[in-house]
Amino acid sequence: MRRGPFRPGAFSSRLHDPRMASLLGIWLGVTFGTAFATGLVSHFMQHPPSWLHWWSRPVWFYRLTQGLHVTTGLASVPLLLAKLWTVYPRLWEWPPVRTVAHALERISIVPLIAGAVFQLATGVANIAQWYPFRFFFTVTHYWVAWITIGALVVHIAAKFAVVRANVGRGRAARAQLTDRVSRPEPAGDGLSRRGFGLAVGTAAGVITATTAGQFVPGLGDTVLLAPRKPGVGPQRLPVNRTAAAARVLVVARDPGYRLTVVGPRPFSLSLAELNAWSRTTVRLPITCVEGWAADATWTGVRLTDLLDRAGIPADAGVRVESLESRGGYRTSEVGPTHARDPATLLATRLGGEVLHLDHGYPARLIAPNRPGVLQTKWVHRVVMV
Ligand SMILES: Nc1nc2c(c(=O)[nH]1)N[C@H]1C(S)=C(S)[C@@H](COP(=O)(O)O)O[C@H]1N2
Ligand SMILES: [Mo]
Repeated sequence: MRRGPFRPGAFSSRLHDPRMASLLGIWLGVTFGTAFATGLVSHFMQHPPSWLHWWSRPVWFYRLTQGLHVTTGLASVPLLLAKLWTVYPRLWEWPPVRTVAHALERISIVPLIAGAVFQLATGVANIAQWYPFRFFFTVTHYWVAWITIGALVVHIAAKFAVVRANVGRGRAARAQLTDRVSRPEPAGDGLSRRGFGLAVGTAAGVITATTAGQFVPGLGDTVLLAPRKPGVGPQRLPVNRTAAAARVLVVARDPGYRLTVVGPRPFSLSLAELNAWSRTTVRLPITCVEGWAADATWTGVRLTDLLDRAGIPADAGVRVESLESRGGYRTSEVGPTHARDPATLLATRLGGEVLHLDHGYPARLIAPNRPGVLQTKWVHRVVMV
């Protein structure tokens, strides 16, 4: 029965080592745990249940969580590949099943690996804005995250003794508790365990160092591997969806444009009136869910002033609507906390200049501590909800 890969000693590399697998497992636990927690923040900011009112301060909070989400996800790629390579001989473990618990533990590997590979592959495709798949990215990425993290918890429970026997002080004493113990490294040619660990750590480190600058203030020039650089784009700010892509080139430049605010005392403003009223300047970042963030100086009308004038009560939320007629991000809801923050604007100017068409001319929403997808561009209506 024990032929081919099932032969004892079929995998001779000294790198298929339980200590290496344990160390990589700890690192992956940290990166996946961080990506999961920060992913939940992003999900619940975009889809808040009725009882949840996200705070609007500190302004950098979402920038930090989403930057960590994308950075830890990217660093996980070399760690996961190395881990899979280290442990794959165990697919041919003999006997294949020893006990019921052993069978369950082995089966739990299927959703773990499938989920982890799926999350990293779809996440990387998303930040590259490449959608070869048919399903809707955010919904699927969210639900597969739960499956993956569930399988990861089972896996950690099952492997806890192995990790303890192979990592940390006192591991020799604990080694008697498990049969999966790292053996002394045999001499020989080829990559040593230390060399392998260094190579994997360097790969993860280089990816982190060349992408983290997309969300860390002041480090924009260090970004080499990420699709977008803060500071690069019209008016020195990246653009995700252009005015042409959103098909608003004509309506956004219509001289008859009016901003309408709908509440107990509805009113509307012409572009000239809106510009005359644009007197507040704030410095706030756009923080894209794809992990980049860029600071900018915005000038416009405080949303809270518009809502007061329309007689909208302080505890009401509003829906901000774009001229864009299709697309998932053409409206966004602003809860009372963000709507009443004095830094939340309908901006008409960016960096002292008239807002570029691609940044949402004639007016766009900009609010503190909010995902970029909710910072609606080409705004023409604000409606009390
Ligand atoms: N109407 C509308 N507003 C939108 C979008 C959109 O597709 N349609 N994209 C959003 C996304 S994903 C981001 S990150 C920000 C980017 O703003 P910028 O293009 O001015 O940098 O705009 C947001 N506003
Ligand atoms: Mo975005």
